[in-house]
Amino acid sequence: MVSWGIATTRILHMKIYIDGKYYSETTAKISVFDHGLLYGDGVFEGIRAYNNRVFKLDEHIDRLFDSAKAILLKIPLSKKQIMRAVSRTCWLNRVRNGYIRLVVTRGVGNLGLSPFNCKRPTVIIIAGKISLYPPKMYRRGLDLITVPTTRVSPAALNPAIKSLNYLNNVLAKIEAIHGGVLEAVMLNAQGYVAECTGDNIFTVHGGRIFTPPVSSGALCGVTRQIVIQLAREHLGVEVQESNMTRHDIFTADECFLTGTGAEIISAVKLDGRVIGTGKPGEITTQLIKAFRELTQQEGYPIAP
Ligand code: PXG
Repeated sequence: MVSWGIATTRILHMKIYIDGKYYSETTAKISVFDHGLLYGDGVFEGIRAYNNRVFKLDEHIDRLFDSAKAILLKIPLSKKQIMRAVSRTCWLNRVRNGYIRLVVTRGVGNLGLSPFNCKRPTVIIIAGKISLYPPKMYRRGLDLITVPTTRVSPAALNPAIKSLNYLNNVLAKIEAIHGGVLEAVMLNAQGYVAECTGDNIFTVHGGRIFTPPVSSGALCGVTRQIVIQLAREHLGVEVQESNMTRHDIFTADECFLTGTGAEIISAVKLDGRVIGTGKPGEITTQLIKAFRELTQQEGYPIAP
């Protein structure tokens, strides 16, 4: 059994934002009647800060509002107000390089499923630290397995919605860990590769880069978009979004995963097949370097 999960370092005397007020770790609480808890009814974002700035905040806030729109949840703050609140929460927690969890739940309602009894959505911002995989994995690359739990069909719950209903991904994560690895490839109902439990997936074949299209059941990852742009600008390579099978990964020269938590990490084995040389490849390494540089250069300033 692999015991490594997501490690979040909790800062002593944390200041956690709930609906415009700040609470300590012990006093930050929400109601048992909040539909975020009762039904997983809500949306969220995982965001990173680097070098005193919140990275790709616009993109995360846009996706949050798109997710909220799709579930008919009206966020009680403007995009600008949320961005300021995120920045201020980092400032108050002395987070200059770290991880931000932004959550908007349906709010307090009654024991019925209907969201229309919920008066006001709850907005929560936590600023701390994250390390998704052990540092060793970034040097040697991750082993993956394909898990039986498939990605939810877009007709059931569109995977483009970053909702609080992550049980699909949690079950896949459990299957990965039971299988002795830290991350899993999830297929869609048609048997094509969609993504991993919390990361998007890319392959490299003969210098060309591929990733499954969002329509295959992948989240439109912020890091995924950055990699598509970095490949174009730094490598002069257009990433091709096309249906991907396990066979495409078995026979790839390189494979890597992208996500806010994971950043960019090489994957070197899938279901017992060694991918490429079995070591992080040249293109992956170049993209990691370009990504690191970008994280140091831009973002929304952290300020009081
Ligand atoms: N697919 C899924 C299902 C995700 O949840 C990504 C892809 C990558 O998207 P971004 O926008 O982050 O590049 C995600 C994001 C965690 C954790 O707690 C998960 C994510 C991000 C940060 C932390 O495991 N998932």
